[in-house]
Amino acid sequence: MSGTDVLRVGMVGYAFMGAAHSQAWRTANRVFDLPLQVRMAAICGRDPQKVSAAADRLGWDEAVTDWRDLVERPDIDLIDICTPGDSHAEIAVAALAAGKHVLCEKPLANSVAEAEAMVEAAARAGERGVVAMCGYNYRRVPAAALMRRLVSDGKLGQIRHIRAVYLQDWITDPQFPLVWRLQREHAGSGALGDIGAHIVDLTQYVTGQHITRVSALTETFIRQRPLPAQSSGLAATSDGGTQAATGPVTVDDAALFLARLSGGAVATYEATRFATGRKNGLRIEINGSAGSLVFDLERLNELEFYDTTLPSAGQGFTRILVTEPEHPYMSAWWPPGHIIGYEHSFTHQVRDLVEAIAHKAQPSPSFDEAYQVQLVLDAVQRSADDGTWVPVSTPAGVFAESRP
Ligand code: SOE
Repeated sequence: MSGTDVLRVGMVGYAFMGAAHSQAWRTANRVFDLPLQVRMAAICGRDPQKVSAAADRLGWDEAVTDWRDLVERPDIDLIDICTPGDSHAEIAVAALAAGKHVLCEKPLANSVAEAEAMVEAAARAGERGVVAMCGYNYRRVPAAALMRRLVSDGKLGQIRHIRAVYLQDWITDPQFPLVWRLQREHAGSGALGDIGAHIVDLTQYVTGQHITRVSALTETFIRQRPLPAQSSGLAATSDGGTQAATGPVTVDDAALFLARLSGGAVATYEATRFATGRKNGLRIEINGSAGSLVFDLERLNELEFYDTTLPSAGQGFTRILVTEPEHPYMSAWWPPGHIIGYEHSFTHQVRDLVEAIAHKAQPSPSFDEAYQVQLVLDAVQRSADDGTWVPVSTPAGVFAESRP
């Protein structure tokens, strides 16, 4: 990395995740005392006008339209991939080969094969001190990080149940168009990879256990949708009229699965885009022999804790307000009680990545950890396809107990 203490970032993509990541790159140095100064050097997108407007709005020095050129530039140290899943692998492999650190949005890839190529590229680049990280940002919500700390401190005892849902409802209208997230060739899967991946990663992170076998079903409730305005022609109807052309939805609208985990816990997972009324409803409940914890993204500054070690007359789900300076990340923000939001998890993600780069450490989740999530997603899809329990192979070295 040339220059002193500067990390020059190039980002590919400028939609929702591009905006969320940009906010994090803008704020991290202003909230945390970081060993490197982030430079928002360039943002990349295919449409010159749109990416130029995004550069102005999101705070990037330069707007470019060719990611292949961006990853080769000597004045770029890190590539942040905020594109649909069908380009994660090619961009990450090229950037790592060019010696750039990589932050890649979740899920890692659209297939196991692509994820394997990314893991191999990260391993090769790692030998040269280059790091790669996958953007499972919910690990960095302070309440979720506190949940992990309490579980690892043994406050719940033996973990028996994990109950995880991620509920959205943005496509319940049959007239919602056939966007890229609803097409397998672009998104890899539907609710399963988009939001199911989050609860797979987060439950494994919080409990320290990993999924070893799954039994699943998926459903696509609406199988044909109007083509998006920019691509919709008109189709002739049988009575001689015309209607907006439609196309097939090729991904799941909902994925539900049972799981067994490495430490003996049993789990239920539900990821759906048809939970009418639920906008971004991620909720995880962990039941153990000594207590329970509940994290609800809609109340992300809080954690519910049931502690059986208290006198029975005093037992109940208590609400921990996760805004004390000793809570994860919170010393950087406001006094106790002054809450934070969804976007802060991305700033925490950047903080941890910058620290890892400066100290030549591997940030988590690594591509290997994200690859294991990809294996879970693949097993869920295969289980749903053939209606059987499917084992999930565990890559060597990803989890402590699997290390030789
Ligand atoms: C889906 O709409 C989505 O944008 C996910 O892709 C993100 O990962 C999640 O944080 C919010 O919802």
